Amino acid sequence: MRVVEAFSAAYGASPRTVWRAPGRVNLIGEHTDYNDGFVLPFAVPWGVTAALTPRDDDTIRLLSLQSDSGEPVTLAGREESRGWTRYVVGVLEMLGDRVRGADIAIDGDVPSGAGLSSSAALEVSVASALNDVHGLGLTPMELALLSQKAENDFVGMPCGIMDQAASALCEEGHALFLDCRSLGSRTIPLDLASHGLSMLIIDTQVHHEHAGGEYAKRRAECESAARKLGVAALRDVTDLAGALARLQGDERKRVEHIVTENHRVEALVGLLRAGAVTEIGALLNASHLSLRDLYEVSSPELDVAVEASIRGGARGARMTGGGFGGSAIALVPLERLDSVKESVLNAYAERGFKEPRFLPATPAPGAHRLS
Ligand code: GAF
Repeated sequence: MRVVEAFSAAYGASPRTVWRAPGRVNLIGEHTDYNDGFVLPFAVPWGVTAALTPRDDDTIRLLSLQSDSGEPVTLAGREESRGWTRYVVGVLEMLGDRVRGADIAIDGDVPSGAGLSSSAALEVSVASALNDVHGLGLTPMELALLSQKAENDFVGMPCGIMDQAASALCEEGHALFLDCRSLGSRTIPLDLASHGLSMLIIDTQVHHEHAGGEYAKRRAECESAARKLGVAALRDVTDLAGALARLQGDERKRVEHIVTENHRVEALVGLLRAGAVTEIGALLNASHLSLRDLYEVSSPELDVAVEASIRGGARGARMTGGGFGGSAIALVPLERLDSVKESVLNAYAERGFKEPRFLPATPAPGAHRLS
């Protein structure tokens, strides 16, 4: 394994443990996680591998096979991190005095900028490795929560729990239905190939600068609307028409998205449990329109990817993840894969967009030990 070779070359000994954690796509349930709602992600075959040996001092040595220099970074303490190292150091920080320093090598293959949660994969791989070598006995959900806290409190991104939970808990061949309030979860078989289908990821290769600020703004709008409606979170809205009548402007639109999106997650889970995977397309399309028109987190590249996929023969398509670029997913009959790709490529070329990247998404396992 090349991360083990790099670790040994840099630090002069083999790592004590090696963990792999995946990125994710979200089938449906977008921006619902921080509203205590429902999500349905699955892990992708790409992820982050962390090789790690704990130290008995506070030094942190970090090496990434993806960094330009290829040289380890040495931090005398946790306050010195910058860039990608913040995600690792944030996890160490959240573990407090349960851990000291560590020698770590990282190898990642999540397509960068595709919105497939490479940061959650990084956090969860390191958290899992530390949990293992220190015998902390944390559950996968506790590791996900710790990783989310690292991202919220240390990196400063106010994300929900979906990405870290998907990375920690997903199972191969399954989607993960997660109740983001109770944190109860259930894996749901997602065997697309046996239905003659495939889930195509369309990476727009575009990421808009203001995405982080807009994400925080949406979250604040939802919290403000929940306060006005007198509920703990938008998950608790039971009379949607009544709620909408009490709100105005953007908050009204945000609430309509969140409440209907939660219903769509439950409806889609119902279809999957009934074995009716070929029938989920309309829910994917409706989710996209709601994210585009009500939540306003799509982008021209995502909209064109979705529309062109459907024209090319996809049964349904939607943006996935936080939005403002990143990736769309399309549910495509196997015999229509070429025509969907061609349709998207042509639509992008006509508009002068950068050529998108196509990635086949099969549900992969969550975090696991490699050696
Ligand atoms: C990003 C966040 F990190 C998730 O928590 C989630 O809110 C998602 O956007 C939108 O569904 O990936």
